[in-house]
Amino acid sequence: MAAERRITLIGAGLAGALLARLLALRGWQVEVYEKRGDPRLAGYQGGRSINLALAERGRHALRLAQADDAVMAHAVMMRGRMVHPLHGDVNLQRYGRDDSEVIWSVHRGELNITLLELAEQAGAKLHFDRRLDRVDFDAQTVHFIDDGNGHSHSIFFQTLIGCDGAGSALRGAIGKALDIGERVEFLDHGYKELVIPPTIDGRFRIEPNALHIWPRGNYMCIALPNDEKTFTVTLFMPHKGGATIEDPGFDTICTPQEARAFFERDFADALPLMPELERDWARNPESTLATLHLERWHLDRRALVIGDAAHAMVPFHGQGMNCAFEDCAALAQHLDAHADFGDAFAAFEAERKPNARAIQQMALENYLEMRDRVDDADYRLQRELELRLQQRHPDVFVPHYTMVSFLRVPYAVALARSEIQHGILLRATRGKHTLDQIDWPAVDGDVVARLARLPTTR
Ligand code: FAD
Ligand code: E1W
Repeated sequence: MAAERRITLIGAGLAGALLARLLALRGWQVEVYEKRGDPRLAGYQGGRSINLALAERGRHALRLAQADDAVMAHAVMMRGRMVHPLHGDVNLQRYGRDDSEVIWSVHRGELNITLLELAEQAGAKLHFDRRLDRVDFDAQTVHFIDDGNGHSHSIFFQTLIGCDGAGSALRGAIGKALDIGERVEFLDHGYKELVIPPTIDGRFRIEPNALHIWPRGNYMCIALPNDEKTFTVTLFMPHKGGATIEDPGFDTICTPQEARAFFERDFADALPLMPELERDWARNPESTLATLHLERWHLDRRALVIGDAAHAMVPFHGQGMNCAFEDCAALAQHLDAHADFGDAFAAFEAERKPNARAIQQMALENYLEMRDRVDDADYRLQRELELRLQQRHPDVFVPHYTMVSFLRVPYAVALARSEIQHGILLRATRGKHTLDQIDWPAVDGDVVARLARLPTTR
């Protein structure tokens, strides 16, 4: 047990609110400082992505916080990816074997409010309009600014947890006291959010229970359903295009009219769903994407960063929040197990750093898959074979997507197994067009030889 069960959290976003709940439920004295106003009063001011895919890792952490039911009350089931090729028919590629293997679309603002309410109910104290500005680690004081009126506020702290997202101010403060080995790897692609409103009679315009993807080679659109019958569409593409119209970028689409022409050409079936395209295009910013690598996540027993503040990733596996929630559960467990904060933080960092690295890598790799591969015949044959090998070798051959989204095997284990499995799939399908052509004895032999000796995924 920790000697002093008092803790100060910076950031009341997704990780901050969940961690506050988990620790308050344990009887800790939890204070949370958030730069924005109270979303329950002001309306949610969140800058980024309206909705998010929630998978098993995130749901497990929510269950530990007794928050799963409240969150799931507003979640929309997504059974698979609905692929909209440039030419050819729309097709649903199931994520799992049945409706027990699905992911869920949740509204970021609503999720945040639900978790804040539960944190407060458990006894956490929330302070809004408090932007962390400066930390004096020797005096153990932290200074906040109220961006509404410019006033500053200082408090004494024992231990700080930075749940303040990719642009973490606490990380910046730790970095001044210690070489944290920070490296930001920007993607040369960005994103813009658009909306598919409901029909006049208040219904979803396209299949609600799917994550829609329009793969277009170097760029793509996706759409996730919201429970108010809208979809949030996200266009991902290069910031800078090439010289020709075949190679578009955000910089080559300069006006809302050009955006319409671009959609007419490349997303013809999506365009009629978006009557407000020009308005959304002009109103919504083009945002950047990056992976954040950090060699050290904590300053002895005084401060730690978690979630995006420690390991922001590109969004292409839909795991950033799920990983941040997994962090919260792991940290609560390490705090239970260690009397000293420094010991708990070191154990947490040792457990989570390799796993964060693994999902960061898988998220980068998934962009190419999603934008360029999902409508290829060889990709689909590999997915079919994955499912058959799962049936033939239960718990030994487990599809990549299943390990990441439906199981809680450490991300690093999922990555290592996926790399081996990918080789097996490539060898087995080389020159083949259907499952009938598969050399089953050879493939089964390959599976046993390369996978059976590894620790299982259970
Ligand atoms: P945040 O949610 O960013 O919360 C940080 C909080 O800290 C905010 O409330 C902020 O106001 C506050 N704050 C910041 N600075 C200060 C300061 N100086 N002082 C006080 N407070 C401060 N993840 C998924 O799992 N599934 C998805 O489908 C998915 N889709 C995504 C799509 C896009 C386009 C993007 C960009 C990300 C997506 N993610 C997804 C990732 C997910 O958004 C993040 O991983 C998640 O929000 C991280 O939670 P967090 O609590 O660490 O940070
Ligand atoms: C998910 C933003 C985002 C969120 C996601 C996913 C994707 C592509 C994107 C990954 C996926 C749910 N994915 N989908 N289909 N195969 N992999 O699973 O969250 Cl771009």
